Amino acid sequence: MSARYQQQHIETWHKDGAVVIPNFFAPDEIAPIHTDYARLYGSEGAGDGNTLSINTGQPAGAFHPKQFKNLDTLPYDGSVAMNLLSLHPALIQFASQLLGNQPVQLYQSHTWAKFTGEADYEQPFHCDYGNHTLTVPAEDVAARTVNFVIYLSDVTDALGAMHFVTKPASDAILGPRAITAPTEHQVALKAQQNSAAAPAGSIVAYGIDTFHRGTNMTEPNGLRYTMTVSFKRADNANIGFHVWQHAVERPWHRVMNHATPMQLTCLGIPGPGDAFWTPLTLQQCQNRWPDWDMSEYVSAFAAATRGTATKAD
Ligand SMILES: O=C(O)CCC(=O)C(=O)O
Ligand SMILES: [Fe+2]
Repeated sequence: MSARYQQQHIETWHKDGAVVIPNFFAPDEIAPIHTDYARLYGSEGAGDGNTLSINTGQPAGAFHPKQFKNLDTLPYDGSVAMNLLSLHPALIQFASQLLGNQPVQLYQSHTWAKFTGEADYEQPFHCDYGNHTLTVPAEDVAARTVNFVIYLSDVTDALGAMHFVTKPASDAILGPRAITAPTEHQVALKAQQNSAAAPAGSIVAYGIDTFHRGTNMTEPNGLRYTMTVSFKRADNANIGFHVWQHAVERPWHRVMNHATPMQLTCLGIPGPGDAFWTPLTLQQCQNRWPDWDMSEYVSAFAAATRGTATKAD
């Protein structure tokens, strides 16, 4: 197990549906990515930076489009560190352990920069299944999701920390296996809410059936830089969000040229030794991505061929 998390975090996620792990990433891992965010989004926060200027056109506390500005999808127009953060081996390992120690895939990775006064970020309690599946959360935990919010800046309550209700508490209010929270129960859920406030480098892990909500930012001139990163079991076609392949014009070389084969399997790329890899596919992929180090794929194919030749001898 990675030193970044302990068995107790796994148990809490299973019991409560959410767990905050402070300082999962070290300051030197986060600093270059914060710089990327400041370059990409910093000017967005140059408005008057106070909560009084918000006109959402929607009732207070509702979802509305202004909450969802400043989002980009992997691959990012930033550093290699930014492009590989959602494929960090410790995140992959943690997600896999939570989903029954099975191979996992990354199905969501997006940035999100929020600024005080740019929107009213207050949301009602909800579960995220609505745009992660066409069905509903599975009864089998391993067929659900692991959803991370990674903090690239300090996230306090005044800076819009996500709030969540543990599964036992939401079950007591809504009944077991509820996946929607009617308006009349929102007050009772709020009375049980936990803040996911934590310093930069922390993560919160929750699931597709966990009640949570975004909260508003009240600190004058505040900013909140986060990345939303979600995993599913690799064989779970019932869950999705992005289709990586459709963004061919985007800077994929920043991922391809720097990720390990294990990280690339999380995007659906067959690992070394997979039957997909033949002399032809190896050569054509190398032509397509000239700076991708394919040596592990080449040597796995060569070893398998030698093995076959030896057996035939
Ligand atoms: O950004 C957050 O703190 C949570 C937002 C959220 O839950 C959502 O938009 O579905
Ligand atoms: Fe949500």
